[in-house]
Amino acid sequence: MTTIFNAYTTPLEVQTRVDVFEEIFLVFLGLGTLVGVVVIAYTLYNAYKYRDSGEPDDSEDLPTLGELPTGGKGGKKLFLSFGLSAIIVISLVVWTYGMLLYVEDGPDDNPDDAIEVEIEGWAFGWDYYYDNGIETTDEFVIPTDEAIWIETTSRDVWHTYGISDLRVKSDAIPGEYDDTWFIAEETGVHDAECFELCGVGHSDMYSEVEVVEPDEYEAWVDEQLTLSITLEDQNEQRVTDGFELTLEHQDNDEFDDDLSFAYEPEDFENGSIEIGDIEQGGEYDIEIVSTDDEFETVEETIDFTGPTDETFTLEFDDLEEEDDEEDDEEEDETDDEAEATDDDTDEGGDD
Ligand SMILES: [Cu+2]
Repeated sequence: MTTIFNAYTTPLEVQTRVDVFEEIFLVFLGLGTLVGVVVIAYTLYNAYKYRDSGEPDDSEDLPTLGELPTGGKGGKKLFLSFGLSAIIVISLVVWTYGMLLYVEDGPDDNPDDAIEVEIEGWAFGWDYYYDNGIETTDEFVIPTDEAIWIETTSRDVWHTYGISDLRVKSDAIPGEYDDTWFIAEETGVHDAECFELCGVGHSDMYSEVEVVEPDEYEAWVDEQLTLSITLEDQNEQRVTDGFELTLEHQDNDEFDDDLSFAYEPEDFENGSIEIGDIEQGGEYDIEIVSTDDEFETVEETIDFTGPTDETFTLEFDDLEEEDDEEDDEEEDETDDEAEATDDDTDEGGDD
């Protein structure tokens, strides 16, 4: 009963879709039960009151066959029961419609900074495209207590995306986009499944949904949007000077912020840089220009949709001549640093 009461008192902003449907269900169940009890009780009362006592009562004004009922008391009872029913039904329709509009529109939080994720089904798995450019497959990480907007579609056949634990369900149909939103209130790991029989791998079409604390989510996003770049010459020696590196998002015009970045040798450490302050992933054009015209300009594209580590080879024109002279000097210089970085990268140093 508290939930029914909440339906009228809780500010709408804090309600999730699950809360709304639960309330609609409980209100209908409560009113249905109330109406049922009244109708059945009144029927039983009349059945008892007008029961056959076994002996005919002469004073009773029994109808005769073919006589039309004239109705008593000017139809007051009829008017009352119809009137009450109409009020109940109309209020329910209006209230439910309002609640469903809220479900459609989502909470009043500014949806501009809400987390939006496009989910694309394929036989047999799920790809997640976050609006900050992160892309994952079969791994969906979200924070607690924040509205998550999802837009589902499919790459091949009909699927349906659903997270039973969080009561989320949305069709995934090629060429169509179905959207919904939800709020996960507690941390935990859930399964997202396909609810449309889509082929031999249908029953294995699971993906993990990880609900984490908001700060843990931020840390995950930062980790995903980490771009490491290393510059080497054709002899695999680190390049530490004489270049300028620029990055620009391929769809830079579509964002409010300017997503072009420039880095100089001072920003690098022994020819490497770890960039952690770019908050928008996606396809970036990278350009590496020699400031004293010593190597050919490098122009490439980086797919920055998760932790990215790229090494670029700069083709120095006159490297052959300088090779012998500078080799010893450079080796001494970088030996110690190289050792240090070796330790750091031991785990991922296989490639
Ligand atoms: Cu499927």
